[in-house]
Amino acid sequence: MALDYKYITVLTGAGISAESGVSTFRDKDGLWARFDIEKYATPEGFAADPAEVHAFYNMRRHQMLQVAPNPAHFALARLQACLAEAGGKLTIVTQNIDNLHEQAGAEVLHMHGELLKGRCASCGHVFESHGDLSTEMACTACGRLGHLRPHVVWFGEMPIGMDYISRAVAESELFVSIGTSGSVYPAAGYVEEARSLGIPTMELNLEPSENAWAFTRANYGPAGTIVPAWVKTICGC
Ligand code: BJW
Repeated sequence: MALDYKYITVLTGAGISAESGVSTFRDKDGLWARFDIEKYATPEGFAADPAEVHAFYNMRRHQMLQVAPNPAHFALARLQACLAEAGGKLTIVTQNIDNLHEQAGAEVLHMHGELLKGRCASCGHVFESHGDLSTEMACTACGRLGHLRPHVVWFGEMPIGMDYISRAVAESELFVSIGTSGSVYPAAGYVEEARSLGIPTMELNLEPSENAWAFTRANYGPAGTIVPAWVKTICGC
């Protein structure tokens, strides 16, 4: 099958994991409707009450260990394999801290960090952590007590892999955004980066996002349905 696009960058957000049972942030019953964003998603909130913030991420880590990828995650993994076989590349950048893309068999860059990792705020050591983190734990690299934090990106902190993402967007023949409200930067700005380079852009979401105007094409519906349908149009798989 001749492919229309061999180099694609996909940005995913909480909406792609919603049908797996992972809460989104800004929907009616989303996390920020139940938890104070300033308290749980800023370095200042963590500094003020690290035990409470650890408890929030420990709770989400427990929930995450019980969820599985849905057809949207599997479809992107198929597309990644298909483009690689054709000598192209699908770069998947996710804002999600869950590991559902990996569970589906895809390679992904987590620009907002990973829930199953912790980090030492003192020496920067990043480590796998499937269990609870607490203020009483010591870093296995530097030995300092009470400096461990979730390996996630809070407001005001620099997202991960910025140069890599900008390069991937610039080298793409198509930029696709899936399941994100388009309200958090710099992620929400990649569509404009692509547009300014004349790269076609597409939004796949339950409803128009905050930056829906910036996309050249859009398809609205649940990710578990519309993502596999879109992938089929690209590579037939
Ligand atoms: C479905 C569906 C289904 C539902 N199928 N779809 C003023 C102007 C511009 C920027 C700023 C500003 N003031 C401050 C800033 C910067 C700030 C920012 O953007 N703030 C905004 C709130 C205005 N950004 C930052 O601070 C970032 N860092 C930064 O900017 O560094 C400086 C810098 C300088 C120069 C260059 C680059 C950088 C850091 C942002 C960190 C975000 N962290 C969080 C928490 C991570 C840890 C955790 O999970 O707890 O990341 S916040 C939260 O929002 C999380 C998400 O990744 C992120 C985005 O959310 P997402 O994925 O879009 O979810 P929702 O819930 O918003 O949307 C879900 C969508 O799915 C909806 O549209 C639904 O319709 C849809 N959906 N079911 C398909 N079945």
